[in-house]
Amino acid sequence: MNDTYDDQNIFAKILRGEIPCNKVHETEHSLAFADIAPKAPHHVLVIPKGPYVCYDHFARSATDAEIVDYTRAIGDVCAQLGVAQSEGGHGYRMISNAGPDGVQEVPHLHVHILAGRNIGPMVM
Ligand code: IU
Repeated sequence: MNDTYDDQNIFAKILRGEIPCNKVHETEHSLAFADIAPKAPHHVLVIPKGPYVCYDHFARSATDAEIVDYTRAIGDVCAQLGVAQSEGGHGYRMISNAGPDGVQEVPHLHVHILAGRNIGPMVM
């Protein structure tokens, strides 16, 4: 996988409204929705609306406005779920897989927010 964006990926179809999602939060440049196969009581995916394959592609190519919006959207989702540590919540784990070694399945940047139980140690 490189940074050539495949506009037929499943999250691109969700963004175009071709496939439904269970929306949690939406901003001008970002969308958050429930993962279809949750690995924790809260498992939300936060994606930018722009065509970015992975985090490093986004960091290199997105506008400052998109980066600010996306960064804030992730924090706002944590607050909305009631898990934001800075607001007295029990915390969460953020994961973003990239490329083959990161075992990224869907080639559109997404951050996983996992929360609602102790997520356990990082397994390497
Ligand atoms: P990954 O980081 O690319 O491996 O994660 C992809 C996630 O997308 C994974 O947790 C799937 O359950 C999730 N997902 C989804 O929410 N809806 C879908 O239609 C498909 C995958 I395909």
